[in-house]
Amino acid sequence: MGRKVSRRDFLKGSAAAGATLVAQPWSFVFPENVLAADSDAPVTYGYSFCDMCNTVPKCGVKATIQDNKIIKVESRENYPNSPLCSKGIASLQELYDPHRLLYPMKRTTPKGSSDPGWERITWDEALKTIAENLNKIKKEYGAEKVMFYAGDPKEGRPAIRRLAYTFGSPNYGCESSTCAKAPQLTTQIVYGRPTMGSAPSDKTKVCLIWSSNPAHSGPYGFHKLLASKEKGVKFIVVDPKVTPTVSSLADIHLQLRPGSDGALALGFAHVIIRDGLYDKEFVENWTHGFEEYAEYVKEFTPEKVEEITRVPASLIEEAAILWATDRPSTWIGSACGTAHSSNSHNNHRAIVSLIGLVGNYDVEGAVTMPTESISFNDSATTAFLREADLFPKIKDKRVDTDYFPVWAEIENTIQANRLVEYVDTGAIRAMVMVGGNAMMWPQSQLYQKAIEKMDFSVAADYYIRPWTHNFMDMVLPAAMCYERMAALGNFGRTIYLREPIVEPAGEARSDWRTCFEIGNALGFTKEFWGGGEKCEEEGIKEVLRTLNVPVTIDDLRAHPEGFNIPTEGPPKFKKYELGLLRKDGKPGFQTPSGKMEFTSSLCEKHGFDALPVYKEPLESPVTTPDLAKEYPLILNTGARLPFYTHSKLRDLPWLNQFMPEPVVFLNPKDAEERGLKKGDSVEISTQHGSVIMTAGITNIVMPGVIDVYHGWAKANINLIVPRHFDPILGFPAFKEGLCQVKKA
Ligand SMILES: Nc1nc2c(c(=O)[nH]1)N[C@H]1C(S)=C(S)[C@@H](COP(=O)(O)OP(=O)(O)OC[C@H]3O[C@@H](n4cnc5c(=O)[nH]c(N)nc54)[C@H](O)[C@@H]3O)O[C@H]1N2
Ligand SMILES: Nc1nc2c(c(=O)[nH]1)N[C@H]1C(S)=C(S)[C@@H](COP(=O)(O)OP(=O)(O)OC[C@H]3O[C@@H](n4cnc5c(=O)[nH]c(N)nc54)[C@H](O)[C@@H]3O)O[C@H]1N2
Ligand SMILES: [Mo]
Repeated sequence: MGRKVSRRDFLKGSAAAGATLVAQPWSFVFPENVLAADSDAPVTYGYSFCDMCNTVPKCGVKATIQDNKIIKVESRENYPNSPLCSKGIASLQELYDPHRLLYPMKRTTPKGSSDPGWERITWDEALKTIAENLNKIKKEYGAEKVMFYAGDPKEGRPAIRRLAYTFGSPNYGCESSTCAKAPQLTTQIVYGRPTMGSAPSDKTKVCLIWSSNPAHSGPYGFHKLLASKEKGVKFIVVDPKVTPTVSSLADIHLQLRPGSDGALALGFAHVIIRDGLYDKEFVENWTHGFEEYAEYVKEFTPEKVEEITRVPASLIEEAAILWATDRPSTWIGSACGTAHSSNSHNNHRAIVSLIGLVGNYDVEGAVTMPTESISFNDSATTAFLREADLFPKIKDKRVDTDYFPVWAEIENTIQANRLVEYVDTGAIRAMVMVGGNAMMWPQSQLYQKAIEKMDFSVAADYYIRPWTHNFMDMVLPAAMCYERMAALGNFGRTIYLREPIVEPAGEARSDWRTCFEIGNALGFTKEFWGGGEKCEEEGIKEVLRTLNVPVTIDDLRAHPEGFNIPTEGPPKFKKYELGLLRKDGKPGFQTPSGKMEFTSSLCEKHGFDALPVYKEPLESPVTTPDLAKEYPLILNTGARLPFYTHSKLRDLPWLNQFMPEPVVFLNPKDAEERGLKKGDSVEISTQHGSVIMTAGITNIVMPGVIDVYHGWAKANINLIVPRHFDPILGFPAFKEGLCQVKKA
C-alpha cells in the first residue's frame, strides 16, 4: 500500500480540491492516499447497494472499510442482484474524486456571466436564502410558480416531491418525461395499469424484446435472460442495431429503420388477425375497439411494412406467427428506442396492443401484474409524498395540462419537457433541482437559457456541472450512496434498509436531508421533522408507517439480509376476471371502457387518434424529402454504454479508458461514400447546428443511420437534435432526426 495519510490530511486535501474545482480540467489522478488508510486501523465491512446507473432495484455491495474509508467494493453475498459491473467497481473513484462538490456554493456574478464566481457559503446561509426566495415567489405569484425537478437519479425523488406538494406547488416533474413514463403511461392507457413488461419465467416460450439493450443498460438482469435462452425460450429482438443483446439472444432480429416501430407492430397485428391467430375469447370479452383496429391493420401488409421499415416481409410473418402461436409469450419494453420518436405514444400503443391481441396479458409466463405488491411509489408511499391529501387540492395549477392533457389526466408528476415554454410564459419562475442535467433535453441551449431566466434556482449534485449549474444561483453538495441513508430498496416483497457506511465528504448531505431542511426552513417544521441529522430516519419511518404491510425500521435493521413480507397466497393470474385490477373491485380493466382498449377512449376524448395510428417521423425521407437531400442520414442518439450513465462517470479513469472521446458510429457503406476512415474527426450537422466527434466504423449500425452517444459536454449531440415532441405524451424525438456527416 502507498503512503500513509491520516483522515485529517485526506479531508484537507479534498477541501483544497473543492475550492478550485470549477476551473479544473477534468483530469483525474487517483490519489494514492485515498485507498491506503492507516494500516493499523481495524478493518470492518459495510453492506450497501450501488447507485451508479440510477436503476432501482440496485446491485448489492459489500464494502471493506478502514479508517472511515472504503478501500474495496465487491459483490454482496445473498442479495437478489449482485453482479457488480464496471460502474459499480469504479464507484470508489467517484466517491473519492477530488473534484466532488463539498460545500454549498452561491454565485457572485450576475446571471449571464460566463463565470458564476462560485463562493462557498454555510448551509445556514444557503437554506435561509432558498427559503426567502421561494417564499417571496409564493407570496407574489403563487407557490405553483416554483418547479421541483429530479433527474435520472431516483433516490432523492420522494423527498423533493413531498417538498413540492407541502410547499403548495403541483409542479414536480422528473427526467421520466424523457424516459420510462412513455411505456408506463401507454400501457396504462391501454390496460389501465403501467408496465414495462415482464422477464421470462419458467413457463415462457417466447420473449419479444422491443428496442432495449439490457446487455448494456441492465447488466443486473441480463444473465437471467441468458439463462432463459439456455432453457429454450425463443427471442425476437427489434432493434436497428446489432447490439450484444441481439447477438447473444435473438432467434429473430428485426432490424428496422428507426422511428418506424408503429408500422412494424401493426404489421404483426395484420398477420395475426389475417391468419386467425388472435385470442378470440379474450378479444370478445375483454377488449374495446377491436373491429376498428382489425379494419385499420388490413393496410399493413408485410410487403407494405417492409417498404416502411426495411424489415423483410418474410421475417415479419415469421416473428408475428411465433409470437402468436408459441404461447405464453412475454414482452420486454424499453424506455428509449420507441419512446424517443415523434409518434412515440401511438407506436408504443401499437406494440403493447399485441399483448392483449394474443391473450398474453396477466397469464403465467406472459406479461404479468404483481398480485400482492407493496405499494411503493417512487420508493415511498403516496401518503408520504402527500400525493393523496395535498396534491388533489392544487393539481389545477399544474403547468402542463394545456400542452399534454392526456398525460395530465392520468399522471400526477408533470411532463417537464416544455420547461422552455413554461418559463417563457411566466408559468414557472424558480426551480429546485435534485440531480438533473440541462444537457439531456433536445436543443439544450434553450433549457439553459430558461433556467438562467428564472428568478431563482438551486440544484443539489455531486459535482458542479457547468452546463447546468452555471445558469443557476446556488449549488448544494449531495452525499453519495455509501454516505447516505434512503431510500428503501425492494425486490418484490423483500425490503432493504440502506444506512450510511462512511461519513459524507466535506459538508455533503443526502438529498432527503437537503429537501427536508429546505422544507423546515420554509416553515414546515412538523412536516419535515425539524430538519437535522435524524430527519431522514424520521422520513423512512413515515414511509414505513404509511405502507400497506406491517414493517418497522427496527425490523429492517434486524434483517440486513432483507426483510421479507410473506404473501397471503400464491400469485393469481388473469386478475381482470377476478376483479383485482379495478378500483371498484369489478372484473375488467381500470380504463374508461372497463376493457383493454384497442381504440383509446382517453386519446379520443382529448381530440387525438383513438387508433394507434402510424405516422412517419416528423423528419424523414418520406415526410421531408427536401431536407433529406441535404441531411440524408438518420440521427440515432443515446444508446447506452455499459461504462457510462448519461453524462456521468466520464472522467473516472477506470471507465474513461473504454471511450475517452466522443465517438459517432457509421456503417462502412456510409463511411466509404464520404471518404471517412476510423479515427477521422468528423462534423455531424443538422439544420440546428453541428458538433465534432471521432468516427467509428462498424457494420453493427445499419446503413443510412448514425449512432451517437449523448452526454458529452464537449460534443453535446442534444444541441442539434430537433425539438420535436410526441403530440400526445410529449416525448422527444432523440432517435430519428436527419443529419449529415463530413470530414471536419
Ligand atoms: N450503463 C448504463 N445503463 C443504463 C443507463 C446508462 O446511461 N448507462 N441509463 C438508464 C436509463 S435512464 C434508461 S432509460 C435505460 C434505457 O435502456 P435501453 O432502452 O435498453 O437502452 P438503450 O441502449 O438506449 O437501448 C435502446 C435500443 O434501442 C435501439 N433503438 C434506437 N432507435 C430505435 C428505434 O427507433 N426503434 C427501435 N425498436 N429501437 C431503437 C438502440 O439501437 C438500442 O439498442 O438504461 C438505463 N441503464
Ligand atoms: N439525445 C438523447 N438525450 C437523452 C436520452 C437519449 O437517449 N438521447 N435519454 C434520455 C433519458 S432516457 C434520460 S433518463 C435522461 C437522463 O437525464 P439526467 O438524469 O438529467 O442526466 P445525467 O447526465 O445522468 O445527470 C444526472 C445529474 O445528477 C447528478 N447525480 C447523480 N446521482 C445523484 C444523486 O443521487 N443526487 C444528486 N443530488 N445528484 C446526483 C449527476 O452528477 C449529474 O449531474 O436523458 C435523456 N436524454
Ligand atoms: Mo432514462
